[in-house]
Amino acid sequence: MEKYSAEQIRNQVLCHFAVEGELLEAPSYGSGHINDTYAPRLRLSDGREIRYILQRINTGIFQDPKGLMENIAGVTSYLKGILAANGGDPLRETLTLIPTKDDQPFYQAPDGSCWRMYLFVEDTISYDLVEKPEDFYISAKAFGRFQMLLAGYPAATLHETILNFHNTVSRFENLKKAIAADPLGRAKEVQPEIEFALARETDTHVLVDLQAKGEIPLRVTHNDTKLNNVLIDPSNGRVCVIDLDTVMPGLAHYDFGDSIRFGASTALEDEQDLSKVSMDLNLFDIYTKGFLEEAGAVLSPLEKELLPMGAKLMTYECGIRFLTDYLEGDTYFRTHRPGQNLDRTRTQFKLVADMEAKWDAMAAIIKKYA
Ligand code: ADP
Ligand code: GN1
Ligand code: MG
Repeated sequence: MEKYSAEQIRNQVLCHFAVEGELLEAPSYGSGHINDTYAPRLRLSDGREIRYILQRINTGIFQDPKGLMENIAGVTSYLKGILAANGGDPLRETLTLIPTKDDQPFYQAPDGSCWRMYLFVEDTISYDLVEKPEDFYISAKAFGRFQMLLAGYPAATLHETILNFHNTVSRFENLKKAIAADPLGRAKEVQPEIEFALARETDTHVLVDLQAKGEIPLRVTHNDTKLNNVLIDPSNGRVCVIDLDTVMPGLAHYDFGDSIRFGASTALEDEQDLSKVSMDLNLFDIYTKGFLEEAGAVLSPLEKELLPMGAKLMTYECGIRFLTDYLEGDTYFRTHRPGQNLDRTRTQFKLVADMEAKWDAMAAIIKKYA
């Protein structure tokens, strides 16, 4: 997506939102792979400055922006109600949408681009790698609580913003199609990765089939629980769960698993030196403890027993998504250098292999907290 200058942001986008003040700057912001994020800073007439998060929604990926924004407006106002009733801070512990001048949750420009705006939650940190285990524990509680709080949300009103988002069987089919089409002739360079992926086809059915048979339930889940999708206030440990684009019915394993995939890794998602990449059992333990302290009461024994499978499958799924995107020419995930999606694929598969080696230890940790 084309980058907007501060002037374009001011004249083409910001002027349509219900905000006041003079725009001082509008830099790109954050390390998300999907939306285009800016952090405009404005000076108010009394001299105070205020920052917002302004995002151009990736409508190539989210094809129903209206439904998506309905989800976010509904979920954030629901969470604000709970926070207000329980002594929380509704302006800092969930996202706050800034409406457009005609009171809509997003602005659609004449060129079709869709924009939304949030209050910037100041004085928080979002990590791409765990620095202190305590922060990972805080994020585990945050995502566990998020799932619990949304247990009472009317799931039927949610739009499915990406179909089959965590359907590992359909993700596997997409990979096979990309291998067969091989539009850039890249398949020959990545035979070991392709073999690794294809060898695990049986696994792709485990959670999907149990859900289809009704043995594990659909819940309202976040579905993109990587560590940088939670903002932590270091002064008091309070959190704000962000990136709500994929909140929709899913399995508890998706949220648990995606957090482990990203946060329990000892290296960045695109690390090129694979000797640095492993799944840290101590971080797995810490996350399991925090997540089950919040969500454990409602999960069935079978759901709990399957949590390691959730971790492995979310990591495997992410690996095959990166590999598919690499084969298709890097059209889905934002990349900053050639080969980045292949590097991402390799870290995920290294983590999968490491989880397979640590399987019994993972199961024992789940047992300890279940
Ligand atoms: P993407 O889907 O591209 O990952 P996100 O919604 O996660 O987009 O936003 C990208 C980054 O912007 C986040 O990782 C976070 O660092 C930052 N961010 C998003 N919303 C806020 C907010 N309301 N306040 C402060 N920072 C935010
Ligand atoms: C994307 O939006 P972001 O950067 O938080 C992706 C996730 C992947 C993740 C891998 C909508 O997350 O599913 O797990 O990249 N989000 C979408 O880092 O596809
Ligand atoms: Mg994000």
